[in-house]
Amino acid sequence: MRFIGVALVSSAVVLGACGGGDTSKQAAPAAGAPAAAPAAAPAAAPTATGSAAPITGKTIEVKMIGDAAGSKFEPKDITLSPGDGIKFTVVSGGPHNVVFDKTKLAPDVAAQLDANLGAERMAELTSNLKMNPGESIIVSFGNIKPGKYEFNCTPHLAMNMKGSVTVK
Ligand code: CU1
Repeated sequence: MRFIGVALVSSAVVLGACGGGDTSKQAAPAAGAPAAAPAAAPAAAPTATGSAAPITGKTIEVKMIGDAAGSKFEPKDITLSPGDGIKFTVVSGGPHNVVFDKTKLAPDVAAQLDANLGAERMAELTSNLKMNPGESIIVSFGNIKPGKYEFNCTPHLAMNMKGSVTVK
């Protein structure tokens, strides 16, 4: 039952996200979800099923910017090695998030990336929303095989806030 409760809370956060409420308070239940997952019913899809693979290489900084010129990730196209990570940091124009396009991912890559969102994971392949400058989302590409993986920001998808990660 606790598991279902977490899923409902996560859904509520998605629905309520546009209101820009207290994100730190909303993030708390989701942060506890990955740790609780092994003991919970495996059939419940909303929580990551895989094990997060930590960053063992370098961490690349990506800015999330929104101003009069538009909304963007900068840089938007990143190349890294397996085991590296990306730290996405809000500069302006939040809320921003990081969402990977599941339709373009092999199932094993999707499962690992999903798990690698760790405490920042709010829904499948979707990070929580970051409102304030300086807040960040760190994503590990540990155990991610070579390929090109596209991501976007949900609130600014229509403004073409997109990017890609090439793991070589
Ligand atoms: Cu954004």
